[in-house]
Amino acid sequence: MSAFAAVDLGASSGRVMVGDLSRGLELTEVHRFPNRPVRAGARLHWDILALYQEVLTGLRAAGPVDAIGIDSWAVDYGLLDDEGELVGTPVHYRDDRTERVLEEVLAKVPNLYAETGIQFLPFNTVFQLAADSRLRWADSVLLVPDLLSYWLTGVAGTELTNASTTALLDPRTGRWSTEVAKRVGLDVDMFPPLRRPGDFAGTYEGTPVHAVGSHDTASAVAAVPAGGANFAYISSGTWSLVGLELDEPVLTEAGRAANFTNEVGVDGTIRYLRNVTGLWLLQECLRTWEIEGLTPLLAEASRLPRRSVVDVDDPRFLPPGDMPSRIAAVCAETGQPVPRTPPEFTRCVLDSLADAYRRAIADAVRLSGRRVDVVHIVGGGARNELLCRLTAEACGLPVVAGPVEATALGNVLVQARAAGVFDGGLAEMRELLARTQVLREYQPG
Ligand code: LFR
Repeated sequence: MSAFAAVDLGASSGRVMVGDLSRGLELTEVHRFPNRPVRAGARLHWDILALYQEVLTGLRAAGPVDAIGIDSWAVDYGLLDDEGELVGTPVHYRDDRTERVLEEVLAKVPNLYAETGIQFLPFNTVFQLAADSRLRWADSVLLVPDLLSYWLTGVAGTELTNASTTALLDPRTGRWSTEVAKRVGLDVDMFPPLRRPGDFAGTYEGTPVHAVGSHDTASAVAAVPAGGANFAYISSGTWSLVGLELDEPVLTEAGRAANFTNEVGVDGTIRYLRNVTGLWLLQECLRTWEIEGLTPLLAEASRLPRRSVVDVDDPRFLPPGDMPSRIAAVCAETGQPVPRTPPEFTRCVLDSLADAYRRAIADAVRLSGRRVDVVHIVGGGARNELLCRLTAEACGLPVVAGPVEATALGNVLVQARAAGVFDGGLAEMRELLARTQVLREYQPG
């Protein structure tokens, strides 16, 4: 057997996939489920117990496998008391509870970026912990994939790639920044011991659980099917993570000002990237319109001309809610034609995303001194032909789109290597992906 179960939780849906390496690399989805955050009282929560239940259902559907690996979105966590019981439910990163602590934390740690290399996002774990009144009852902090892994195995650990998104880790050493934590009044010993992608994390019903790039973006970037070094990537889902893979962090003031992050990747790489508000804009539009499928909208949007573009990173777009009104307001404010129909909004969002990708890639090149010859789009956005075409045109570079399930593939390959079924580094993984996965190319014009 050479089958590995990848649990991959995204902000809007989760899935359990089985990757089979006995003939190339085949991925089968065995269970998919919605992720529905719950607003209760003042807070927006993740329904973590429902998610865990779905993970168990998915693992049953997967049948016998060689190992299991878990990844999810970053930053968020559960608190456990001294008996390992959950203290409250994990709060959603789109909740606004950190607003009141941001300035205070930044004033206490003016060197936060120089020490941790993490772009400013109001939901970084460091801010969430500073705003968390439940901390007084907590004994430990487990990031979301580590929490699920703990429930499966009974063993607690903190996976490194996700740990780097807390803004409490020094990306130069791969260790906690005790100095930063002390200044904010946090104790990094509340995080269980660090483990690296590939480390053994325990067993679930006799099956090994391996740490993988448990930050979904780390797994996705590991699965970018690039041939050489001069590539940029866009991991395109609810968010678009746009950047480069580097050997060393770039902790410059210019990088801070451009909001570039240095997240730790698989095999000690650095994911030098910016969070661009991604397909979230369209997901929230669809939710407002009560429309299910994007395909007909994309077909109509592709026949429309480019008319209005918005800054997709406008903080007003961060919380859930009526997105079309917010987009319309920004268009009106900036003196542009206001989209009226769903296809017009769709076109506006995609043109705006393509522009944001161009800016992020140009900034990454400028800040790192690296060259980029090709842009890889992985994740759900790779399926969006209009977005891929507009990106190639905006960037003036060829775009290679796919695999759509890069995150699960990265998860599977790191497990397969840990199990001794696959031998090689990122280059060999990428070569296997380029050979086995369906990829599409778009030329700039
Ligand atoms: C993508 C992602 C991003 C992270 C955001 C919030 O799914 O993991 O990398 O910044 O979600 O955790």
